[in-house]
This record gives sequence, C-alpha cells and structure tokens, in this order.
Amino acid sequence: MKPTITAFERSPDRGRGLARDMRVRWALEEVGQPYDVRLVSFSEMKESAHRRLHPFGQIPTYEEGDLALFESGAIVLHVAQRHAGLLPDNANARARAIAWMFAALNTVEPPIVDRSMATLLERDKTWYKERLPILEDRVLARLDELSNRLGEADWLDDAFSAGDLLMVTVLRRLTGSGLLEKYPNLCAYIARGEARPAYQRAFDDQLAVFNKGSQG
Ligand code: GTB
Repeated sequence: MKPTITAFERSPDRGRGLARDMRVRWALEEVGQPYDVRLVSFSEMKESAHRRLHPFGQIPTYEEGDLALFESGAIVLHVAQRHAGLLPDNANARARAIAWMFAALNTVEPPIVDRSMATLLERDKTWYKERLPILEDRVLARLDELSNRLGEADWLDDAFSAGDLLMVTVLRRLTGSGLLEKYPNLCAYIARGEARPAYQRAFDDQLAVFNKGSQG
C-alpha cells in the first residue's frame, strides 16, 4: 500500500531539505517505496484533523492503510523494518544501527536544535551573545566525539544504515554555522550521504514543492 506523508506547504528553509519530512522521504527513496505527499499549512497543522494524526500539530506524519504514525525517527524505523536496505540482517548489527538512530535523535540532535532555535528566536535578547558560545560548545563537544568515533570510516557501523541517514540529516542542520569545518571527516560523511541517489531524489522532490509554491 502506498503511504502518504505530510510536509510543509511552504517550508521555512526554502527547500534546503532541513525540515524533517526530508529524512522520511530519503528513507522511502532508499528502499524504493513510492509515496504521496500531502502538503499542510501552519494553520492546518494545528487543526483537529491533523492533530488526530500528530498530537503536537507538526509534520511529518505517515499514513499507510490503517496505520498512522508521527515522529520522524519512528517513521524511518518503521520503513527500515518493513523493507530491506536500511538495517542489516545480522541481529547484533541491526541493534547497533538502531542505537545510532537513537544517538542521532537523542544525543546529537538536541544541542544542534537548541543552537539553531537560539539563532532564530533569541537574537534580540540581551543575553544572546553570552549564550550562543555556550550552546556552540555543547554542539562542538558532540561533534568532537562523533568525529573521533567515525574516524576515516565511510559510515558509522560498516554499511550505510538508517542510523547514518538520520545522523546526516541531523548534521546538515549545522550547514552555514561554521561549526562543521573543523571536522573534515564529518563534512565528507555528510557529502557521502548527500551524494546518494536516493538522497538526491528526496531533496529534489521537496525543493520542487518550495519552488512551485513560490511561483504562485
Ligand atoms: N520530533 C519531531 C520529529 O522528529 O518528527 C519533531 C517534528 C518537528 O519539529 N516538526 C516541525 C514542525 O512541524 C518541522 S521540522 N514545526 C511546526 C510547528 O511546530 O508548528 C523542524 C524544522 C523546521 C524548519 C527548519 N528550517 O527552516 O530550517 C528546520 C527544521
């Protein structure tokens, strides 16, 4: 059954692939599963019809027959468990790949989101200039650790997995921050993810939504 996901009608990132539907699109492209996209406005996200799918009134959501899911990580895990290509067959390797999915969302993403929310919403606060370096140090601590673990490997644990997919989308949120440049191996890791044909198809599709919306 063809799933339907939701995405921003007009993404604030102007189609740079930073909204969280990107990771779901990428996962579906990796496994070759066609999907439909329902675009929602900010106000529609807060209406009861959408909140039945997503209690927090956000995107992305995922509907497949009588299954409705929210949370991008849960959706990517569902896709990865249903289809070959995003999780290894070996039970231990599969458990490690899932650990990397949690690490991306639970350990690496929070300080990155804290920093980007501050740059978006707190620039005019008197304490912004003092707080930003604190937030950036927290990001850098995680990048140091991740860079050390990745070393010269292509992917976090042998073959590309849903753990890498999520980690690359999380790290991309730092593009333009100046924080990644100290870590050539992480930059190369992100570039490897972005070079995957499935990533490119997903990116182009979400960019096309933005470009179409800005024409009309
Ligand atoms: N934990 C949830 C998940 O992983 O699915 C978080 C979902 C979430 O934050 N959704 C955001 C949303 O719906 C869109 S992705 N926001 C609307 C709202 O809360 O009212 C977050 C996002 C938005 C914009 C950019 N950007 O412009 O760069 C990047 C990321």
